[in-house]
Amino acid sequence: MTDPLDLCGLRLAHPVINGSGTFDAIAARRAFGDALLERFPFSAFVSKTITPEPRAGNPPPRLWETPAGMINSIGLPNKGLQGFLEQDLPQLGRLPVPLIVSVMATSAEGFARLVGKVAARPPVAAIELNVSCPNVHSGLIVGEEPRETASLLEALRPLTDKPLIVKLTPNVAEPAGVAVAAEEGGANAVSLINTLKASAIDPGTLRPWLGAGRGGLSGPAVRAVALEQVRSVAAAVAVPVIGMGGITSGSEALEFLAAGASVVAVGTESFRDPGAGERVRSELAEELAARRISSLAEVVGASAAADQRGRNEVQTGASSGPSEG
Ligand code: RRO
Repeated sequence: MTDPLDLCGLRLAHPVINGSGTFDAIAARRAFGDALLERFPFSAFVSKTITPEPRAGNPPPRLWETPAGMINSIGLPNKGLQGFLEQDLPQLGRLPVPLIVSVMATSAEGFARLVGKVAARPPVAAIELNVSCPNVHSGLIVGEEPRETASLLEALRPLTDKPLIVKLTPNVAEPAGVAVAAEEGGANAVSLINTLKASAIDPGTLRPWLGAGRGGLSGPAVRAVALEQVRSVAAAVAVPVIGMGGITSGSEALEFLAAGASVVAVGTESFRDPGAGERVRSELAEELAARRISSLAEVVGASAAADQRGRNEVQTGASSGPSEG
C-alpha cells in the first residue's frame, strides 16, 4: 500500500473513507464486535449528519431502486446535538481512525452552535459542513450560492482550528464556483458529490413514490457525473478534494484519484455490501502496486495534468496528432 497520507492535518493510513450516512459504525460494532475495531474498513469515519435539534426524518416510503442506483429521501433523522454528544460521540470516539462529524442546520446560527459544541470535543478530528442535503427544505440555500457559502464559512471559521470540510451539492451548474467560495471562506477541504435531486413515480397510482415527494440519486448511476464534478472542482481549488459518487471497486476509486481527488469515499455500495470499504481499499492497493505506484502524489490529478499538457500542445502547435485538412 502507499504511505500514510495527510488530509488537511488528519493522518490517514490509506485513501478510502466512508460517505456520510452510508455506514453506521455503532450498529456495525454491535454486529461485528471488536473485530470491527481491529480491522476498521475506512481510514477516517464520517458520521451521519446531525442537526441542532432531534429530527424524525421524512415520511415513508424513503427508498426507491433505480437502474444502477437508488433514490433516498431519508430526511436527516437524528438525535440532535445533545443526543449525539451524550449517546453517540462516546462510542464513535473509540473508533481507531480520525472522526469527522457531519453537521447541518437551517441557519448560520444553528451551524455555529453545532460547530462550536462539536469541535470542542477532543475525539472530533474535523467537521464536515453538509450544505447539500437534497431532502431537507431550509430557508438557507448556502450550498447552491457561492456568496452564501463564503459568508457561512467566514462566520464559522473563527470558531475552531479544526479542519472544516464542505460537502458540495451536485445540483448546481458550476460546483467549482461554490468550491472556490468555500476555499476563500477558509474551508480546509471539499467533498463531493452529495446525491442528485431525483423523483420516482409509483407506476400503479402514478403519484410520487417517496413520502416526501422527491429524493436524492446515488450509486453507479451518478458516477460519470461525479467524476466530471470532481475533475472540475479539483482543477479550481488548492485544498484537498474528497471524491465520491458510485464507487464500487478499486479501479473506480483510482479513476477518482486521477480526476484530482486526494481521498475517495465509498457510499451506496456499503448498503449492498457492508464489506465494500475494505474491498475497495484492497483492490485499490492492488491497482497501485500493479502500476508500481508507491506515492499517491503520482496519481492524484493525473488526468488533469494530461488534460493541461494536451491544451498546451494545442496552443503551441506542438501536437504531433493528425491535423485538420
Ligand atoms: O438524510 C438524508 O436524507 C440525506 C442527507 Br442528510 C444527505 O446529505 N444526502 C442524502 O442523499 N440524504
